[in-house]
Amino acid sequence: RSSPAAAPHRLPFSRITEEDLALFREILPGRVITDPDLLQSSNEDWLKSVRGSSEVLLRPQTTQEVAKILSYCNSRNLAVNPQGGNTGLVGGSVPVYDEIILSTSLMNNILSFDNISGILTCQAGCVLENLSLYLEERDYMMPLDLGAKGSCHIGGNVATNAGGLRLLRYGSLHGTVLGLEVVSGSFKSAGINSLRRRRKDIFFSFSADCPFYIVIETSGSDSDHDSQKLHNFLEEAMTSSLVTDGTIATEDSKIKALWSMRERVTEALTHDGFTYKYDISLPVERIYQLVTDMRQHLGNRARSVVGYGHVGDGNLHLNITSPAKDPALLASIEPFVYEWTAKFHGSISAEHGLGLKKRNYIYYSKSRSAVELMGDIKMLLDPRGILNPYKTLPDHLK
Ligand code: FAD
Ligand code: 2HG
Ligand code: ZN
Repeated sequence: RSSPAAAPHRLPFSRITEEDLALFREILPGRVITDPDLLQSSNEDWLKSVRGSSEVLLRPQTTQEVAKILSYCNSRNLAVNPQGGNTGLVGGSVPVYDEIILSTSLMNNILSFDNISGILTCQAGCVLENLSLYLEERDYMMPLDLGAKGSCHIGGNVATNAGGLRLLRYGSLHGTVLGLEVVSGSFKSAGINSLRRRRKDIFFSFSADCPFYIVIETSGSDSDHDSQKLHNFLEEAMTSSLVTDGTIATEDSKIKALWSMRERVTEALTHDGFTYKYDISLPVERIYQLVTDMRQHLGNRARSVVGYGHVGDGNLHLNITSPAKDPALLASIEPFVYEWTAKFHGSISAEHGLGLKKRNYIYYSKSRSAVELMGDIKMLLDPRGILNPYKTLPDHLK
């Protein structure tokens, strides 16, 4: 397996047996995948940077099936890796060793939509873009949008509390999730409360030969009022020479085309070589200094050092590429990047989570007592630690 050098040792979970497989086939007829070719893509992450060696992929369709599987795995001490669209960028979505992959890909039903309250209830495996299209047809929208929308699942979005392109406007996803049906080893619960309605309105972006490009989408419920506010803002920005050029889009197709340039940066970077990714929160006035300091620090050892992200949220995506995986380069980046971030009171994981890759760096951003509390909560919900082991919490708490 090709995982980060710091991957932990395999914990003493049980190994899967023929009896286990027979039981899974009874619960999920025709939906227990053991063919190594079919398992390959689920064992490897989107970046192709980490790979597990799971021998079983389970594809439940209902909560009851998930509950049966997890209850059995808990009793047998079998480790499980829940997987949504497998677009996570921190190695959290694939097994480290032979954990069973529990995929939500067949849990893709929209259960209800109330067009008065705007409350959508759906299964965890609904692809984000499908939910967006479904709501757009009904003159509503998802409060979340991100470049991986065509593949990521809403369950994965909630699990990672994905930030994305609308966070500044609509807030953290956890604030708009009203209830969850949660399955752990032995219990399940559900709850739902209330929701507000908002509407997309107008959008503009700045383009041509500039050091920085900013995409802004505004929304409101009174189009005349919204365009007046936007007009005033633009006039001020242009007169003060803060902005040198720009374009405005009000048609859907142009809005989508402009966003797609922003959304596809991640994909574009994969063509520039092996990418080291950092997802940092910083006071907004410091956000680009990390990029320039890193450029200076690395000199010509990196191919590109680029920064982009969600400026309104103080969230920088620092990406460093090299022609191939390069341990010496990595040693120059880390812990420099984490020390720099801690010095300016930033967070080493703004929106992508800690997964496998960042788990041992958590103390740069969180106190010992906060991390211990996280460990206690995990222990409460998953006493045997079978759910996604080796991820998020630092190794000494596992
Ligand atoms: P996966 O990658 O399959 O899983 C991620 C984690 O969630 C894993 O730990 C997994 O075990 C857990 N999980 C998944 N489903 C469940 C479930 N039902 N129950 C419990 N745990 C579960 N992230 C951002 O925050 N903002 C962005 O703007 C953004 N843009 C991206 C753009 C691109 C091109 C790519 C490739 C990724 C981007 N990401 C972004 C990262 C990623 O898309 C998000 O983290 C996304 O929310 C992951 O969803 P997923 O369904 O792919 O989850
Ligand atoms: C984005 O904002 C994603 O596009 C991905 O969070 C960031 O590729 C990255 O580093
Ligand atoms: Zn992002």
